Amino acid sequence: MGKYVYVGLAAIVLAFLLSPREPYAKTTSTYFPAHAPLEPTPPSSIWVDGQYLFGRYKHGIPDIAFHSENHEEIAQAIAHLPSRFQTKYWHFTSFNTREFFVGFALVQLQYVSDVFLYIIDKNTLEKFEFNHRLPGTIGVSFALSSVDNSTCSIYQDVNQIEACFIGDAWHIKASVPVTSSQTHQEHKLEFDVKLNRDEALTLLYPLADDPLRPAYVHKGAGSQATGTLQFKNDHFTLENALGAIDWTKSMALRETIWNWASTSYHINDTAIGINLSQHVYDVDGASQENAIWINGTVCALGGVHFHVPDDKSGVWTIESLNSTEVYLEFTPAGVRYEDNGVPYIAQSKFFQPYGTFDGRISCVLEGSDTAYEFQVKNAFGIVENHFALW
Ligand SMILES: *[C@@H]1O[C@H](CO)[C@@H](O)[C@H](O)[C@H]1NC(C)=O
Ligand SMILES: *[C@@H]1O[C@H](CO)[C@@H](O)[C@H](O)[C@H]1NC(C)=O
Ligand SMILES: *[C@@H]1O[C@H](CO)[C@@H](O)[C@H](O)[C@H]1NC(C)=O
Ligand SMILES: *[C@@H]1O[C@H](CO)[C@@H](O)[C@H](O)[C@H]1NC(C)=O
Ligand SMILES: *[C@H]1O[C@H](CO)[C@@H](O)[C@H](O)[C@H]1NC(C)=O
Repeated sequence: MGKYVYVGLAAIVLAFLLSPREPYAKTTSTYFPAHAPLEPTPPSSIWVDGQYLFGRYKHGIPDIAFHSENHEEIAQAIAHLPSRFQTKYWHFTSFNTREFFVGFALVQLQYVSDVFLYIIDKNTLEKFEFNHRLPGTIGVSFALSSVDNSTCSIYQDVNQIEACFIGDAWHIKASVPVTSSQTHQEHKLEFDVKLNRDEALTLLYPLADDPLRPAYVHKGAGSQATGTLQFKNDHFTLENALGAIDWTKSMALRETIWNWASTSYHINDTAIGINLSQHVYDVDGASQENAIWINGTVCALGGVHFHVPDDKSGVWTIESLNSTEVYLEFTPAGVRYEDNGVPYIAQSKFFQPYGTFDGRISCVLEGSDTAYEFQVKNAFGIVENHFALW
């Protein structure tokens, strides 16, 4: 009996992976309030009275169960199997300390789970990495929501990475061996860090303009990070450190392409976080998740264009499409690169340089006339160019 279930499941998985890539509809304003201001108070759940409350909010949403997970009957459960299979999760967090830039992600694509963590020594620019790919959903579990305080996102075998939302902060802990990309030597990395929750840019977005194909994204940047870190037998206490979070649960399109840029830094006592992207959450060519955080207050930005150099070590520029809000130049210092999977079936081509941003950003706070203008100077962060087929 069990055997047939597995054969059946394998057939569904195969049919799904071999299914053609549809030409996706572009998301319009039909279901999504495009370019509207962020709503200060989010709803408590995303699915109410048979529809999704698409929009942008300043805080995370506690109940993000998709309609495909609410079923009383077995027939419904079976009908929703493909949607379950499309549901991907990721939790990315980075923090920027005086000495290091640290980033990690837990990713669950249903048929495979990925875990990566890296630490960059900002003085020597040496990069140390930990990577683990696990089959299926074993070994990685996700919290019910970015702001659910009853569950944690956890990767655990002999190594461990976990993120729990407790009180008003994410408590992130890791204990993993990391390998130098220069010497290939392995070192132990441990940290126990608390990343404050500030205002967010929370996006509930209809992928491919489909009202039953939600993506939930909770982003924050430029938030205070405190705690301790042990690396190579040295102990560090985080001072003036800032971090960022990107928490996503989405019925991801099988083929997804995006660019993004992220940094958190201090300028003259002001904590700044920047998050810009292109392609994945666009309406009318403008990403709906662009924002800058100023001392924890979110300020939404319009669409930007990424000029990605052909020569991957070249300078990237990121510029506002329609305004003069953003002009940034990014100079890579090194790169995290991945190209794995099987072409046409499941693939992830991932190119993430780390380095420094220079330029300027200006923003007018919604609902007030407060205009900000900031120089960006030598701010450490990352950009990414990603093609995923999943
Ligand atoms: C956990 O979250 C619930 C609902 O969001 C809230 O009522 C409760 O106060 C939270 N508990 C703690 C310890 O933060
Ligand atoms: C941010 O907060 C710091 C104090 O923590 C203050 O000195 C600075 O002026 C603030 N920046 C802005 C833009 O409000
Ligand atoms: C850019 O400006 C044009 C003309 O003002 C407008 O029609 C278009 O919607 C704008 N695009 C974005 C992405 O803001
Ligand atoms: C930071 O402070 C310095 C010195 O007071 C000033 O020259 C500079 O313009 C300030 N930078 C920004 C971005 O406000
Ligand atoms: C910014 O957005 C990208 C693309 O969605 C995401 O992967 C990244 O983690 C975000 N970064 C921050 C700082 O929110």
